[in-house]
Amino acid sequence: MGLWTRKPISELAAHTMPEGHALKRILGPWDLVLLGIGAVIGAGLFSITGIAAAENAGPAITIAFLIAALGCFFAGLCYCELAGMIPISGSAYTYAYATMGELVAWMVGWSLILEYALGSATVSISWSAYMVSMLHDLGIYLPLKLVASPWQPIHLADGTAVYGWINLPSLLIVTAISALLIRGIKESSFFNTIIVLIKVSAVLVFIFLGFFYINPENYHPFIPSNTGDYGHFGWSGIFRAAGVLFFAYIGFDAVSTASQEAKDPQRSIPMGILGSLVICTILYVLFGFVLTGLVNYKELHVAAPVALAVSKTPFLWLGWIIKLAVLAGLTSVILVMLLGQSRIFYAMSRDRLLPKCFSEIHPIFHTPWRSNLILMVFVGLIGAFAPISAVGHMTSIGTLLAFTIVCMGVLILRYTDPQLHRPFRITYAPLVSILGILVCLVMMFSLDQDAWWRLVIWLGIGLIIYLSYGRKNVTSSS
Ligand code: ALA
Repeated sequence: MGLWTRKPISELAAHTMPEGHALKRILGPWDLVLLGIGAVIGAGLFSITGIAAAENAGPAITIAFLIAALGCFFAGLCYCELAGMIPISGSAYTYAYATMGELVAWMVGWSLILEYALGSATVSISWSAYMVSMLHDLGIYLPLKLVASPWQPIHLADGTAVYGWINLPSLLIVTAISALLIRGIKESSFFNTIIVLIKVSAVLVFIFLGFFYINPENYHPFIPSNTGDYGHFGWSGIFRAAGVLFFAYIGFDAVSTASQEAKDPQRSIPMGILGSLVICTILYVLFGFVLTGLVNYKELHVAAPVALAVSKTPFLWLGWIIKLAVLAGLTSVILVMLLGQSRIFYAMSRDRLLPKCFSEIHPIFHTPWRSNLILMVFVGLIGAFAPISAVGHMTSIGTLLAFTIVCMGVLILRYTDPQLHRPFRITYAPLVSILGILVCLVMMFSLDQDAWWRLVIWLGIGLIIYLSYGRKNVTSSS
């Protein structure tokens, strides 16, 4: 097979592993909806919403949430069509293999590392900061040297910056979650369900109680006038905010990485993707509405905007519940991201683009345990030593690239293989996929130049590895 040879859908869909080496199909549609919500609601909602309101959109972040959701919805529909046709693990990587060939598939798989592995490392660093803050509230003080990376300054009350040795809480959460993922998909899904119930309940409590303390004056003006700079308020600000808030939606696509562990995937994967997207969009819009109603948008540029909003209500205990929800939220994001990454590596290794150990399934737990172990070390080390700013910015651009290629995949297959059976068939597919591509590209272009440079360098490294390892491995074993 050449660089551009597409892998036939029939070959991909019929892909089976030898007895004892297969993933187990045990996830039902609700497990998948909850997995999606688990991956989606996290740092984006609890921290970025405040910044996007204060810097870009004001109270109109509710509109920005809807625009970002629209882009995700088009991409989500495309994921559903492809997931229905190719119900095996690998997500965008596998779909790219079927539609654009090996090289593009590799590049998509490589950029998904930005979404899943780097995304989980970023979130594990935020998790550590929240855990340290909760322990402070309980009067427990961990040594500063053990809670920050050597390159991440911690600012003390007197303004001095202290550097750590290692971010131990971040390393510990990645290790614990990896151990759970190795233990089994059923156990991981059960744990995810509990966490999702905690965080969604807390978000609902915030919305319902906060609603009664909204100050309507905070909504005037609803769309603050543009300051003269593109992206600072006005409609350009709303679009910039949509690009920033896109981070809060990342993760719904992780549902498709679990295709090979889903019962009746042709029905349950679309339900998981679209169900989690719709539920999260409703929660986000209501949350943004209440947040900007409680606090004037100009005051929202703070590290913990939700805590500030809670201080405007008489329910100060809510602050604690929200912190717990944030911690729960971040935990499930790490869980589903690490799950998704291990399944993508599994698929890439099955196709021989990665070493065989990545697709080795544990004989008792039925999980790709070596892949989980390797990720534990890789992501754990990044979480322990990297500063959050260095890893956080690459997640959105890598994800948007994957979404764009998935939308292109649907378009291509509609022209090359119109006769194929599509269990989930999008109506107006060309329109939906073109709109999906356009919205994703607009969001990509709204990101700063640094993000683009990082993406180009990352893809360059990926290309070198592909040419020096992946390509050779595929040709030597075929
Ligand atoms: N959507 C995930 C979050 O907001 C990545 O944390």
